[in-house]
Amino acid sequence: MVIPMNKIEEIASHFQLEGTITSIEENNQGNINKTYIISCTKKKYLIQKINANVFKEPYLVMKNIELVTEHIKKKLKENKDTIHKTLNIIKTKENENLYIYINKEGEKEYYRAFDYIDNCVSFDSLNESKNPKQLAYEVGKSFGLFQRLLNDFPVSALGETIKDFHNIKKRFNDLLLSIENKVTNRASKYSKEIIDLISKMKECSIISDSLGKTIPVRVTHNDTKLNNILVDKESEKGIALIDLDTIMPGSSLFDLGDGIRSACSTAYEDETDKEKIFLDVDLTKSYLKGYLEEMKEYLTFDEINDMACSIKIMTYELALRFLTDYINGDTYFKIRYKEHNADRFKNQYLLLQDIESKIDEIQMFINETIKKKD
Ligand code: GN1
Ligand code: MG
Repeated sequence: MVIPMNKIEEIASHFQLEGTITSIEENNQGNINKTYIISCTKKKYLIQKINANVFKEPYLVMKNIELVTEHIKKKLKENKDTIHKTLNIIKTKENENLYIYINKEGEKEYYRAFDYIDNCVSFDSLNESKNPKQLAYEVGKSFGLFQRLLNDFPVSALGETIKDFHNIKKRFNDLLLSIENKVTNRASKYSKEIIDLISKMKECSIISDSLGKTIPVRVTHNDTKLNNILVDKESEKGIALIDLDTIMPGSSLFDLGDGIRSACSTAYEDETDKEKIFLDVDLTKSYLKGYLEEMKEYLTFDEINDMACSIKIMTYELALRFLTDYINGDTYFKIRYKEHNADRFKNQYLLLQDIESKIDEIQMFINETIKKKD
């Protein structure tokens, strides 16, 4: 649903913005929230409508973001790092993190504002870059830096904004429920693929099953898609991570696997040309090099051992999630056309097959890089 601009202007007037609004522009990149760029005479801001269907506790989302971004700001200052940035929450005139708008149906809509981080771009594919390999390294390094800066943050201070977000058994169960519920008859088209997904369930549950046991619980971003990182327009150096709604306790491997799945596959997530869909091992190695430069000394033996496998697991998870949403009649991810979720599913499913054949080579590279002295 398109939100009329005068409504956004009205909503913007409730935040502590400097100057008067000169333009409002919609940004369509995310699959979940609605984002608007608000230009004022003095500064630019982002206003976002939180998808309350996905985030049931918007205040918890904002509390997590506030705690984590304050910690990052403190660490950057301590490290005299003037290059990297993090989101800065703009409060409402009542000094709140959220403005609640009651719509015509009497429902609550939740809005928040951030400073706009200028002179940056985000990419949907590394191939849009002047130098994909260098950018893969930068992206890996940025996600590694994020984990490193939050390494001493008390994980227990964070709440779970989406329960069981990367719990594979839960995601798998959701798929079975979607098939059982028969909101649509779409499952029958993919019976062969579903049987294959069933056969892989156990091996893909190893990280979520070991979390808090052999795999340490850390502060994780949980949505490390390529376009959730802002890079400098000119130098393409990583500047800030955005889309912080899913920051919560998790595994470093969720972020690593999802980041490589998203950045180092050669095609967009909804590409339908089979020839184009595979994991680029060179880009993956560059990503890992950047990531390990930041995180190598903090990772445990078990985390290191499951690194290559995490790419497969996160791709498996996304295949499950897109297929589930398709069978449920497209209630979760924003879609731009009728078969969009089916195309996303087929894409991730193909990528999964390709990743399986490359895991050993990637894990070997990881082990060698870990062994090397700096
Ligand atoms: C969603 O919001 P966005 O587009 O960055 C989703 C991720 C998926 C991604 C797939 C809260 O991310 O988990 O990996 O789509 N975010 C949420 O494109 O579900
Ligand atoms: Mg996003």
